[in-house]
Amino acid sequence: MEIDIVSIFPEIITGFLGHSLLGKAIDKKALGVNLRNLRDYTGGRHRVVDDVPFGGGPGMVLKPGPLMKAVDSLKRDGSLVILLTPQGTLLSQDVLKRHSSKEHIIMLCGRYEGVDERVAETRVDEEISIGDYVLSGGEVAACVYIDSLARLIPGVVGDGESVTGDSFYGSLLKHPQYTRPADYEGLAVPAVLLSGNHADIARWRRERSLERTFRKRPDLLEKAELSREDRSFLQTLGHRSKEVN
Ligand code: 6GU
Repeated sequence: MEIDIVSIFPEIITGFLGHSLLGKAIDKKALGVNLRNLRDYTGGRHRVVDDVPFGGGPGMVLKPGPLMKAVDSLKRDGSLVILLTPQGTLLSQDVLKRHSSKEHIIMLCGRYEGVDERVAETRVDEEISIGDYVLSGGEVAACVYIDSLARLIPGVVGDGESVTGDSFYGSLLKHPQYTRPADYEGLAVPAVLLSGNHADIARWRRERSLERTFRKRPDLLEKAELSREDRSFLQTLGHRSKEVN
């Protein structure tokens, strides 16, 4: 997978890409990331990327030309073009799973005042937001997107289990985790985890995962893949499944 990120502040992203998991993925060539400075697509000597909004109002809007030129020069067959903007579809593990099979992704980092609408109309496949709050620019959102996407690319996370056990994988929150010491300030680790009985441990983890999801994020249970055992366990907690079967 290769990702081109177009931004007016590529240096915000540089440091992030060097950090542990992403840095390793890039070293192993499981993932290629190219940072592109939007100013390199302006043509003119002054390298102007923004201008005042037509109709008035505060702030500056990213001009259509540089962004369109960037997409046109980077795009190839099968590229997915994403615009990072608070107006986009909310990022989720489902969106990431769908994107993880793409060969090439172009990410355009917007800025909070806006991006000329004609860019989205003519060059963008999907607009993505990372949550209902406003960031000053798409760069931090691009980091969030790449970090979570990279985990889904084969060969990036060493142990396959670390991904299938993640929160949201299979639409459930992760079970609680403990490490040594087994007793800290009188707080004991659940005994089952020290038992060495792998079947008991797996069942305990599954039940804690279901319980947590039911208590904290019941909305996630709607689309979770649940076995007959999962459903009857959830019933003991007071969960009423909407399914009739
Ligand atoms: Cl992708 N961009 C900006 N500027 N703000 C955001 C966002 C993106 N996602 C949530 N807030």
